[in-house]
Amino acid sequence: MGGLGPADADGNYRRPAGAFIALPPLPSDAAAADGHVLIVGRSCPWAHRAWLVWSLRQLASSITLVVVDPDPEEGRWRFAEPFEGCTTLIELYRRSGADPGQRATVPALYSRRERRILVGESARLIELLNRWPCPDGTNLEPPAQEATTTHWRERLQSAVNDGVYRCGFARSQGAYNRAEAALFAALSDADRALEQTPWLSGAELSLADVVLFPTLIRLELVYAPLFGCSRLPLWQLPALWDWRQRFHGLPGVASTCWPQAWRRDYFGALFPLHPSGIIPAGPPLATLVSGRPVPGAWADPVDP
Ligand SMILES: N[C@@H](CCC(=O)N[C@@H](CS)C(=O)NCC(=O)O)C(=O)O
Repeated sequence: MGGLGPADADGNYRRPAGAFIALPPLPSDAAAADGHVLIVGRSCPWAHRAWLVWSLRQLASSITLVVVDPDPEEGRWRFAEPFEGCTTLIELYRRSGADPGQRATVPALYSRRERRILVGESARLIELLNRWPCPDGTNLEPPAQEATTTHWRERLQSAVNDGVYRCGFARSQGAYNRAEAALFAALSDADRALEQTPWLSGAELSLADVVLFPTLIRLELVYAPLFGCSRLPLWQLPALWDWRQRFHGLPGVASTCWPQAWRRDYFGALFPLHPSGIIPAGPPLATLVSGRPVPGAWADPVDP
């Protein structure tokens, strides 16, 4: 939020390190699992992956979801109503022991019992949430697909999840070219993999699918028009196009998608990239996830 972020001497965007990046132990039993809070922001793709695991594994009975709102003027997240005595996420990070220079990012997992943030790094957080006691035992790390899931997660993290930001925040043509080539090479390889198996790392849904979705569902809405990730329309990668529709149709996924908030927060907050702050129209999400023309779909409904 608020700027282009740090870059190296060649103009490549470098994502700053966050706070609370270590994986804490799992709660020992269902009682210890209670009293936790997952803090997310609607527009953030890193928060979206944690929100997806929470939703797909139906963790609402032990982990409460709290959605924070962006404050673009101040470049920080704020609570809709005071949370544990804090009005902003940065206060909660500081109170949890984060160093003064550290960013207060979403997603974050907070323990009411310990009165502190336990995890502030989405890659670790989705692993923890996947092992959290859940009603139906859904496992997004299927053992037979472990190596392929790990391979895709590593590749997607740098070339796709961070890759779109490297395109958008590149400060030289060379930096953009490198990031954009890596992004579309990874998407094209994902398309080929999905010609063979229904989900990215094999027959079963996994964390590899979970991390791909938040970036891919924002492609036409934000990353193509704002970050220049526009080499191909996604329907030119038909297996990936089909995969996105199927993933969106899984129970619990649609309620994590907030296309109006995505556009408002990205186009409204990244002043150096988009000085006017004008939010362009569409395409409506329904047209991206239905696979056919949607009569009357001119705009996304207003977010509640
Ligand atoms: N490494 C973090 C990155 C999360 C992140 O950058 N979140 C952004 C929103 S998309 C944020 O909260 N930024 C606030 C800030 O940098 O002050 C993760 O994956 O959890």
